[in-house]
Amino acid sequence: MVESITSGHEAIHLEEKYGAHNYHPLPVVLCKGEGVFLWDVEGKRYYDFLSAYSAVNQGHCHPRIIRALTEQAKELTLTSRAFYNDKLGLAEKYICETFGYQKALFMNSGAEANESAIKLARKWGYTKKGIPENQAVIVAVKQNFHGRTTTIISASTDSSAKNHFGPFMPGFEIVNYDDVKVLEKALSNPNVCALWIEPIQGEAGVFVPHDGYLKSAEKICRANNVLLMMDEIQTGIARTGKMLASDHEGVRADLLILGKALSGGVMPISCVLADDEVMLVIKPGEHGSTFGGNPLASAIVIEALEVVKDEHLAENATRLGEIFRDRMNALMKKTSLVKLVRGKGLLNAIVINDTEESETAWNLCLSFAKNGLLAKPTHGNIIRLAPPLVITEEQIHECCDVIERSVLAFTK
Ligand code: IF1
Repeated sequence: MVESITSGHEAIHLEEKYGAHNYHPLPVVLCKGEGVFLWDVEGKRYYDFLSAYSAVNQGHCHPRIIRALTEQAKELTLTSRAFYNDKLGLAEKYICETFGYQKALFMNSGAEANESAIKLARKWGYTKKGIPENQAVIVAVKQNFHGRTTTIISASTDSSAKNHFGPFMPGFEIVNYDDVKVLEKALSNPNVCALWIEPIQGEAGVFVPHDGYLKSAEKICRANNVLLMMDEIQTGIARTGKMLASDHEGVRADLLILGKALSGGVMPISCVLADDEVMLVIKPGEHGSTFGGNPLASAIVIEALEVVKDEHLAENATRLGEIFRDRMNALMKKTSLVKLVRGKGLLNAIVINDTEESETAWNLCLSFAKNGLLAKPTHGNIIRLAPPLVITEEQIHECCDVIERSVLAFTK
């Protein structure tokens, strides 16, 4: 018999005592989710304004996705890729047609999908572009976030992600984000196989590049025979008001990296999309994963993407995102505590008028929680506000009321 937890204190104590201390969570203990709502063990209800870092765009425990999960779980969950299964091909076809690519490679975590894209880009560089063996360079940008593996953090500029985790993987050159000039120079190096960017930098604090940056980046990639490797793990699947954030500028990545909301948050599913000339450089036996492309994940992916389309979540994100930013702009006129609101669709952040090291943003999030809304600071003084995309207009107004009330009542 598995023990059960009866109080929040007990849950926190157990995690502290037996879990690795690699997180500093807000002190709420959640036990149930439905749509835009979460409940804690004391029965208090919250609006979720984190959405598991945009993994639950479709809302918590979406009935259609849960049905796909449970139906498939009764039939077959895992075969490994040593055999074919009757669901993977359907999921590959569906995702290729949805995003307009010739081939899909399913993995599990976002980090693994990025790792897969790195391997594809490098091998393409050697076998198609003619880069001398072991000389391939991937150009990445400052303040990127692509995951936690040792290779990925080698391209990170965040000391807390890197410190004491070296030695690092060579083969990355780091340039400024949102700077077209530096790309012209960096990508002209004939050993560069790929440019690796997020269309909006999530972890950096929802940093939106200027209009035209992505389009210029795409052009410079094409002109230099460099692959555009786009990490849409956080920005994709309707979050910013389009199926992909790249769609805002009509940009098409050569390697499109997806994760998080591909499963609506029910299990880790990620994928890389590319055309044959890139994807087929990897041959049988050269890359893979035990769980990637399993029949359970395959069934879930199709349903999770169908929900996004059927419920018009991209349109909802656009419309409600505008209302949200309008409300935050209005709030800024009433207080100097909020300095800025920025974002696209329902991926937004407010910047608190204080130093990065101050506790203000954290304390404000505690106050949001007390008032029934969950959010978390990203970097010091920046709070990301990203509800599930199934939120309604009435609900977003109610949430803006909560944020406004908390901010106006706030004293350090
Ligand atoms: C954590 C942040 C968000 C991502 C992009 C790849 C990954 C992520 C653009 C890796 C993951 C997460 C992971 C989570 C915190 C979180 C995060 F605050 F760090 F920046 F969302 F904003 N590419 N982002 O955003 O995907 O391997 O985790 O599936 O605690 O690390 P993963």
